[in-house]
Amino acid sequence: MKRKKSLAIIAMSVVALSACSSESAEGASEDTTTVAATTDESAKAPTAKAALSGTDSEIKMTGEAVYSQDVDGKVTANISVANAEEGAHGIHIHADGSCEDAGKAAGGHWSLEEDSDHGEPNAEESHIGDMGNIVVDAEGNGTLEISLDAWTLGDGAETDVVGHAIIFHADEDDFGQPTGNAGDRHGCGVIELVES
Ligand SMILES: [Cu+2]
Ligand SMILES: [Zn+2]
Repeated sequence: MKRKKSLAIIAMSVVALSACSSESAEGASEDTTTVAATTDESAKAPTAKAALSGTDSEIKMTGEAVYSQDVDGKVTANISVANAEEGAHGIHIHADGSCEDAGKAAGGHWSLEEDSDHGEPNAEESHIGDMGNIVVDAEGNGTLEISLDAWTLGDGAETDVVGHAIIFHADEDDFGQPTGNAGDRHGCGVIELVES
């Protein structure tokens, strides 16, 4: 008699426990989802990258451009090139996201207004794709860090850097019209969103 009663108690508490644990498991998984979503939005700002390479097999330059966004929404590009010719080279974001046809498929400078002048980055009158020059040293390496107030990243707006191609030019951008006299298109890479 005593044994039966205690068995019954055990059985009941097992039921109670399992009910309880399934509830808390559900609650826990909901919590985890909420935490993960919050982390994605706040701590992990979007990043985009372009891998640059020569527009024909004779050009050995390579490079990488990383676009990142800080907490205030400001977008900064960190660009590095290697195996390039010494000197200053014009570097721009062009309108289209293609490097086909030796970089010609990238189109003209990325610009929000069709008739705006070419210029220095952040100048009152310039294209949103104007990044000025990257200076390459005697070893063939160059770096450029640049922020444009107008840029956004990953929002699909017309100011979004994602989906455009970067062109690394043969010559220096002298900020003359219409595109800075920067010469041939030596390197190219399409800016793509990095999935986090
Ligand atoms: Cu260009
Ligand atoms: Zn321009």
